[in-house]
Amino acid sequence: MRPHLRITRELSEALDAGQAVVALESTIISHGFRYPANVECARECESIAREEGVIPATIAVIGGQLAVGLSEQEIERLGRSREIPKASRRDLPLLIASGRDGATTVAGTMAVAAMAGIGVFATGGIGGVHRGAEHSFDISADLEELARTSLAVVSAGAKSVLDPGLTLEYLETRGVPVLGYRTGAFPAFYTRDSGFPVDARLETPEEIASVLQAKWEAGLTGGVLVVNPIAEEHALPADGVESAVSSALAEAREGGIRGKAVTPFLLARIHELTGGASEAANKELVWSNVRLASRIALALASRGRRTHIRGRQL
Ligand code: PSU
Ligand code: MN
Repeated sequence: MRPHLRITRELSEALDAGQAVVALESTIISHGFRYPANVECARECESIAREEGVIPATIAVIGGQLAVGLSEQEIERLGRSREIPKASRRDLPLLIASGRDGATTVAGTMAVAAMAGIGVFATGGIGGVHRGAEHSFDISADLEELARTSLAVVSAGAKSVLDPGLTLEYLETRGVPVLGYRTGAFPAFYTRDSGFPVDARLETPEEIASVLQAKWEAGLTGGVLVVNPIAEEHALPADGVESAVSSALAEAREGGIRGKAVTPFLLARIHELTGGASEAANKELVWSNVRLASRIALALASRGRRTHIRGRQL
């Protein structure tokens, strides 16, 4: 067992037995929604995974431990407190050393999930290359983590505060395949099409699992981004989203928002500007991603595919 890693007994037994497990992040709890919607959303994610026959592993830093699997009280604490720092890979050592709590981003969650031996992870939207990154250099650590860590990340694409074209260029450079689930278009979170194509369109969780197996068996370590567009009936009108995004971006610029505060600031402003509609859409797409990730995890497990053995990436 790795030092600083805390895994529930249920998850540790499931992973040892090669059963299907899905990782879930916690920045979405502490920074993605308000209380109590955040806690309700996190609980629903866990119950959807269980309905699908998969064990959920919500990940966070708890009292300085890299926690894989959280208690109800811990999820409540992450949702209720307004002081839980966002934890990407670079934040983990400080949180461990100071014994504090942290809400893991996609990058932070991937790093910890891989230590535990988990191969599939469901989230809402990933971080990416921000609009104007040629000046700000703002590129999410999520993309670096996808390049280095062998996990499939299921998301609804990148929110339009990001530049989808630059995000895809970066993923290409770093060797990360982008697989569209029943879509040929890279989705833009609230909407189904960013105007950019994915690398391949696949129709079933089994086909996706076969690409994951091929990549990792061949020794091609690193992640795969699986994109699952929001269902037609929950998608938001593109012009409304764009106007909220432009206002939020202008406010961030005027307010001098920088570094890790940028994404939470933009997401919170977009939620406020679009009212309840975006929050409802956000929940629906996360749940749909958990369902797809669960099915991919089951397909991978039925192939007897292990991505890691005792923390060592294969
Ligand atoms: N995009 C969303 N919702 C989110 C995030 C991004 O639509 O909740 C969160 C995720 O946890 C993601 C993080 O990993 O923001 C990216 O932050 P940054 O851009 O600072 O890397
Ligand atoms: Mn950033």
